[in-house]
Amino acid sequence: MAHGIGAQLAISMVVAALAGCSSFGWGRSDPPPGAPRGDRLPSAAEKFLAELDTDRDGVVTRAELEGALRVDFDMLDLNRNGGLDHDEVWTENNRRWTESRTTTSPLFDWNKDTIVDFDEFSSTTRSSFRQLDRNADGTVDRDELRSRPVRRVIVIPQR
Ligand SMILES: [Ca+2]
Ligand SMILES: [Ca+2]
Ligand SMILES: [Ca+2]
Repeated sequence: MAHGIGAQLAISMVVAALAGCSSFGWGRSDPPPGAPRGDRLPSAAEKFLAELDTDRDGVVTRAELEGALRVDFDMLDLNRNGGLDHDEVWTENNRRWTESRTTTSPLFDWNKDTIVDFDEFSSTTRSSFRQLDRNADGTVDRDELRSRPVRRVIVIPQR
């Protein structure tokens, strides 16, 4: 599989676009609000699908996300010890900063064991995926990619 921009960058771009704080989303060339958009998605969303929807069925499943994250992780784990050490993290964080500046989410060794393991590597991307998966069915579909996320912090208890 040809490797593209990577799962994390694809997700952080689409999250930023949907939040309206990125040039990747609805730009000046987009139709005004209310105009028919057809099936068109913001460019970041198209990139997100191109990167992560490996079976091309129009939805990104959690399994597709995990597969893409694993590919990214293995590419960074140059010495194949199952974790990213200081040099590997430093190189990757530099690359991310150069590529995406303000939308960068750097790798972080949360438990300070000097290595970034797969869960630490994936945590930001997984939580962004949950944010995009607004109906919590474990997949992100085109409808979810088209609509801006509603910032809801109140959880209404279900009976
Ligand atoms: Ca798919
Ligand atoms: Ca760690
Ligand atoms: Ca969903």
